[in-house]
Amino acid sequence: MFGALTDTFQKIVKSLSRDKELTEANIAEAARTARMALLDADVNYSVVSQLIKKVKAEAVGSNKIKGVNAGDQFLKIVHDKLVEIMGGEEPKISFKKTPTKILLCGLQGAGKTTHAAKLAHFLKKKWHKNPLLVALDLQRPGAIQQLQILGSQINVPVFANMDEKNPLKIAKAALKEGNFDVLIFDTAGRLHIDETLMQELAMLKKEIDPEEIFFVANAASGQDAVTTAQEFNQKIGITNSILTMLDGTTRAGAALSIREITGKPLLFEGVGEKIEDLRLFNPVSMADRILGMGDLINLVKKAEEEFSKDEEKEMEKKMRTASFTFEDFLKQMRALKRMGPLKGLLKMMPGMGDLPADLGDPEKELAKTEAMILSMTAKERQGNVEFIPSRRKRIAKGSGRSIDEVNRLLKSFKELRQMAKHFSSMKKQFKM
Ligand SMILES: Nc1nc2c(ncn2[C@@H]2O[C@H](COP(=O)(O)OP(=O)(O)O)[C@@H](O)[C@H]2O)c(=O)[nH]1
Ligand SMILES: [Mg+2]
Repeated sequence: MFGALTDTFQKIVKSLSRDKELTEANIAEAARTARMALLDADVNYSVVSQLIKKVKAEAVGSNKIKGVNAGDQFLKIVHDKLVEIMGGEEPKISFKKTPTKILLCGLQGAGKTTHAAKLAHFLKKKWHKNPLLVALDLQRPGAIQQLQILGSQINVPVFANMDEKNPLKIAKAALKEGNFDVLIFDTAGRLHIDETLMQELAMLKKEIDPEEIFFVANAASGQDAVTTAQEFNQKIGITNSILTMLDGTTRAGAALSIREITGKPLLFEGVGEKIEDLRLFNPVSMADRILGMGDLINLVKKAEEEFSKDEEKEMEKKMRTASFTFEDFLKQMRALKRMGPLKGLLKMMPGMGDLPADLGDPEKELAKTEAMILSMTAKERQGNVEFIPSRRKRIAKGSGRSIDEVNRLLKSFKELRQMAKHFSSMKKQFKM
């Protein structure tokens, strides 16, 4: 996702890994390379300087940790500092007033309208809110209809008035609507900041008196997004930012600088065009992704949504005790399928960031595996019998797969059982 920056960090770590410990010389060299890569990634100059200064200071003063090479030690320090400048913890948002009024603002094409709908969906699904979307973009033709279409997809009502030319009047009328606990106002943007836009927003702010003003920033525009955020913050006063377009090739500039420069937390991140593609901004997960360490946090979150708590507990116990069977394997695979496209999931695994393009179609592989498991006898599916050649042959024939493929499945099942033990202890650590 962060391309060159991630590559550079991995190169730094790899080259440091040859050294037993951090020294002033290798720290200076690594810091210099990191600094250049961060500037290339369009991270704000002063943010980079501060970051590098902190990393250096901590690296120089750090004692050698037994069994950890210089590369990993440096990586940990950089990771900690990245997390720190992005706000440390996942931000919390509390809606104290009813209704809570949220005003979205930002430049044209940043993703305001899309994220108004994503936000409504998120609040409805996860926090059981009853939101109303309000269409205040009267500048761009089709903007109202865009919001109406999105609203109908998620069953959230949209307050609009096609005949009214004054957004203030629409806002005023929307405020009279009862029965909603969150009002989300989608506003007009411009290609560049201009006075008219700022005045319109200032008046809307006065009229609506919102609890929250979210600045919607396109991550692809790097530091420009940060400059714009700062201007909106100074002129209108934002409470949080939402970073969008993080699914594309994007530079880390916005993610790393926007909070530090505006002093306002990053609350959400948009990772695709679909309504579900919104999640809370998690600084640890973002640092993981920037450094090419996968995205275990969001992977576990996704998994938790798909596996019930009981199922998960049972599975964990099975994994620990290695009584994991082919049937469990199947269950896991089916839950995995529900979690979404496998290629996306694999990318979230540590070390899988840049999968080769010719990976094949993981969904198809999954279907083949399923067929082979379904061709096993009940006893075989427990995974404790010896898979003598005649069994392998029968499974191959029953599923229409080759003996080779059956062998591969059996081998990976065995490996998985072993890995399962390791993974469950890792997950425990992660939870702590
Ligand atoms: N890939 C991707 N596209 C997005 C994302 N958010 C919005 N878009 C698309 O970007 C375009 C502009 O979004 P829109 O919400 O209309 O921006 P607005 O002008 O600020 O209201 C639309 O085509 C959206 O579908 C995102 O997170 N990822
Ligand atoms: Mg819009």
